[in-house]
Amino acid sequence: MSDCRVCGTPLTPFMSFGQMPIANGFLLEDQFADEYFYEMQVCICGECGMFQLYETPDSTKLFHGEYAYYASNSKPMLAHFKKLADRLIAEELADDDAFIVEIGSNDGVMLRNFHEAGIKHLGIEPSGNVAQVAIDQGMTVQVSYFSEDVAKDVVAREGQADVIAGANVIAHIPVFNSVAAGVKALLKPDGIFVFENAYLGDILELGSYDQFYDEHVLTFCATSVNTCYGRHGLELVDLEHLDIHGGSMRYTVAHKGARPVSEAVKKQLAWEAEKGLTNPKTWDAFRTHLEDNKVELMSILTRLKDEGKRVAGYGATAKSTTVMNYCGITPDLVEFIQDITPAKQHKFTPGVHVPVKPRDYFVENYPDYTIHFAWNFADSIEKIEEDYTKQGGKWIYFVPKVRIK
Ligand code: JHZ
Ligand code: ZN
Repeated sequence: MSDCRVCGTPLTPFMSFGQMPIANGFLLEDQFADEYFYEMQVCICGECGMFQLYETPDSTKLFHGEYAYYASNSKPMLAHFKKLADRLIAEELADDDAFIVEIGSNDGVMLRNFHEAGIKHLGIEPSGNVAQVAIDQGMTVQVSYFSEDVAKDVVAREGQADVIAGANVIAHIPVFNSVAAGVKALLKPDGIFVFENAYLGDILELGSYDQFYDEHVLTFCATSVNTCYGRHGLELVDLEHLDIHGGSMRYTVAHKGARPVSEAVKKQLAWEAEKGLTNPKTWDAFRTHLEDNKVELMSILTRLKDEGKRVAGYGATAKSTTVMNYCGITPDLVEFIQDITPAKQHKFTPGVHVPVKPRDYFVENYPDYTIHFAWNFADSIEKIEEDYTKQGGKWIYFVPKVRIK
């Protein structure tokens, strides 16, 4: 039995995905025998409303010197974070002594903007290989996990921050209370903590069950963010819905009483309450959707195999690890997955072991059908692969519904 990572209440799982490997654990053939698996089950804390995985692998198994996700490899992300950075620079970081700390700065996809603007910055990133990309480009990055102790160290060395940012990372950290206490200590009295992650409301509406995987140990919504940061003398003061990553929410948290609470927060809290977003009963239909989605996708893939068609995947995403392992998509059904990330290429996908190939291979071996495993970037990908579509190549979607285009 596992207890809520925020308030300690015992948890009861209500949705099970079976055995899962490490979502970004791309591997070589000689590593197959030792591959690590865990039981992936989802639960909601009845007390504080935090959506979370029942069991997760230790963080050191996920974020280390060979972390496979380089955020700058997805070009739409560069533009997305430049826009946020420009806004923060104009509105929050205008003073000469302004200081921004980014938790989980990855390869500098957002941090580069503060560096280029000559603003004092610090990235705190536990995966040494991605951190090194940013360091090599002149950014200041400390290779470590973020915690209350680390935050207090930063305060002692550098002082408090005007802005603390975290993009697609706060949901990765199981020690929620240590992060919140760290934010409380590190943030200037009028500073803001801005973070974004896949939004629970979009997952429910789209049926995007592939957003559940080991790295997303927590899945946030306005209700849980408001309640759980509230326990630490902090307050949700603003939020903004984003289309990025299949639907994300950007939350702004400040010291309690330091900033007015926006109408957007009140509206979202009301919407979530009306939806019953943190009530396990609300998720009954989602569970049925999960099973139906698997049956439909597998029946298409088996039919195509019987017809002798070639099927590939596009984007060896962390999300694809959930879909492929939950559905049982093996190399006899999907021949290979194209991905532009060198650290994933010439390796095999976690669990089901489908080979990952560079883009040239895709172009030279156009399949008949391609599954959009990076469906969140489908528009941008279909523009890049216009020739594939022109030559009769078909795309398979599974979010929000299974369909062929
Ligand atoms: P993408 C990761 O999830 C992990 P993933 C993490 N936990 C998270 O929350 C989200 O990111 C934000 C490739 N690609 O971004 C690059 C192409 O090959 O959907 C990536 O490997 N060609 C931090 O892995 C993958 O697809 C392209 O044109 O689910 C995209 O992965 C594009 C656009 C991408 O995230
Ligand atoms: Zn709880």
